[in-house]
Amino acid sequence: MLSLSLSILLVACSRHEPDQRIVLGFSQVGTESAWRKANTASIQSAAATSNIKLLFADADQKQENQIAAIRDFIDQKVDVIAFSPVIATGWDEVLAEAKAAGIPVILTDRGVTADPSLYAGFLGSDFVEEGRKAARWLVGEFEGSDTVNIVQLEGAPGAAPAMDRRRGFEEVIAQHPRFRIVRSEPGGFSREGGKAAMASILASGSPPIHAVFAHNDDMAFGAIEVLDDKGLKPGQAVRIVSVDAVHEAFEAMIAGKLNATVECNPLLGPQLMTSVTEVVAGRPIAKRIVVDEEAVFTAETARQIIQTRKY
Ligand code: GYE
Repeated sequence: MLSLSLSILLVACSRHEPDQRIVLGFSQVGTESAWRKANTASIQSAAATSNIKLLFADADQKQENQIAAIRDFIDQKVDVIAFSPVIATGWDEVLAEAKAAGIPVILTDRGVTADPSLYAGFLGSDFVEEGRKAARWLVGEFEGSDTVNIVQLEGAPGAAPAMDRRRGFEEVIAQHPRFRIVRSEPGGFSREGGKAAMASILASGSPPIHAVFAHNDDMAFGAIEVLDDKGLKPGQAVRIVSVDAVHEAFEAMIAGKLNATVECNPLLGPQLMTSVTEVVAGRPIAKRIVVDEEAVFTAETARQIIQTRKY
């Protein structure tokens, strides 16, 4: 009796008070790294505090899943679509479909090569600059030494942060002939991928390695495990620099295994919700919003910074 009257009450309420909230369809890359998990949590909590109804889809690293999710959001007539593109190419068709349906699209975190008129704006970090910062740190660290052999652990092939971090890093390294990138292998932005890439590089007999540049912290953690197992002294005999600056990177720096990490801020939720609210109100947003942060952290300051690190 009680539950019957309760459900009548609920039906009555929902009939009289329809859900007025903005509906945002969001397609996430996956769960490959600590950065990604912090990014998801930021988006979910910012949607909740902004009273935006979030339809969340996990693409599990596959572009076809993202395209399917975007089409599903179009069918559901959401107010706004946002996504973090797994790879940079191949979006024109589905973006044109969203445009034809009158649904604005906001890119978050990663960019695409598509015609910019097909999306409202792109909110994310400057990955090329992150790559340059990692290279500049390495150049300073090895001042006065002879040849420096570097291994590069790349992110997922075709992903904007992998291509751009590589470009920025190689641009700076090319100006310093003593520095040589002896091997470059993709590790998919995950710890397991970093481990596998590092193991295969060592197994195939590379020249002595003096430094590793990993496109994210998780791959560096995987590489550190392998180097440790082989007695190659990560953090000492082999200097390691990565990108993201997640909590565990500070632990690794305090433990003396990681030397430096370039900050990439995953807490994009609040800025994304502001952009969502703007486009729904019919106001234009900037085509490119660059996330401002991006310090370079080293072992020397890790102890102080770790206290304040939220992700
Ligand atoms: O660096 C990495 C994640 O797109 C900036 O993706 C992001 C990158 C981040 O998996 O950890």
